[in-house]
Amino acid sequence: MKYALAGILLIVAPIGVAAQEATFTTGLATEINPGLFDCGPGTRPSAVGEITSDDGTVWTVPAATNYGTVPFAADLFNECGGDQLGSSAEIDLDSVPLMDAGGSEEFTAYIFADNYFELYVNGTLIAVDEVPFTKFNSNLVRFTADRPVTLAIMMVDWEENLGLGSEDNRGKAFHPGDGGLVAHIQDAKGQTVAITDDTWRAQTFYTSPLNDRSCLVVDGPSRDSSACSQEGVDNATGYSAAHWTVPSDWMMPSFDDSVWPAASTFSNDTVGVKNKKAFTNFEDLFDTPGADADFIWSSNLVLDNLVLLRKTVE
Ligand SMILES: [Ca+2]
Ligand SMILES: [Ca+2]
Ligand SMILES: [Ca+2]
Ligand SMILES: [Ca+2]
Repeated sequence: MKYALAGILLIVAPIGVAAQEATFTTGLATEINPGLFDCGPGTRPSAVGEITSDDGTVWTVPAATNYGTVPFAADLFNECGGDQLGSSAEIDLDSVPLMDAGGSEEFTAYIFADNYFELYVNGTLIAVDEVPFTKFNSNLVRFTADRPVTLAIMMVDWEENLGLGSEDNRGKAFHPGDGGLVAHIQDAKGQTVAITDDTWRAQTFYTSPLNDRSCLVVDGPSRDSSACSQEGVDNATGYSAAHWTVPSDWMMPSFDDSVWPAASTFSNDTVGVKNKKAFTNFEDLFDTPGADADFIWSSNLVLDNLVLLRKTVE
């Protein structure tokens, strides 16, 4: 009997590791920070909250970040008191700080993030987004690294209703907003090294708002909320959120991201960037002929709010 039981455990354990079940919270979080950054009137506060799940775990929402602990990424376009370049022709690379990711080859990453990013290169956090919520901004980051280069980006679709992945928008107090990341990484000669596309890996760690927990289907690495409603409503205070623990080594080159799903890709129209100068002023970088970067995210652009993305460049 003992031998038979041991055999069963050996088969079951690896599957159990891959399919980490969600932990759920209900309702609004308690605000612990009224805003990481203030962009002034007409913008949304980048508040942070805490909420305890059914199993007693305390979660930071929309995410625990490293805001303020490392340099901000340089601006392409930042209407919150930063640089507002009219086009890529105005970029002065020599004026952009060169961050050290432990190597000697020089690279530049051009990034438009909805809404907040933290960029790790070969396991080192080298820059974060100064504007966590609105207005929409875009950035560039210069760095040195040795190949293979592991790019690991933490993305947060920020929220106004803390813990419920939503904002007062389009006539609804609880309108679920969307996310999205587009990036183009070049070498020192301006040649494309990587663009965001479906060769990246993506995983969600916070999915909200959920009007019905059973609509979320967790199967192995798949955290599929496509059956969940994305409707804005007047009152979602009884809605739920799903949380998963972020692996402490998720950004390291040694982390095995082959268990994560491939990133999903989204069009400019789906993300809605036509009216955002932070994107349109740099279409030659984000829609480069022959190297047209896609918007990427996990499978649900709207309900997945904390998304980790990875790509290793040889
Ligand atoms: Ca931002
Ligand atoms: Ca958003
Ligand atoms: Ca594009
Ligand atoms: Ca969202």
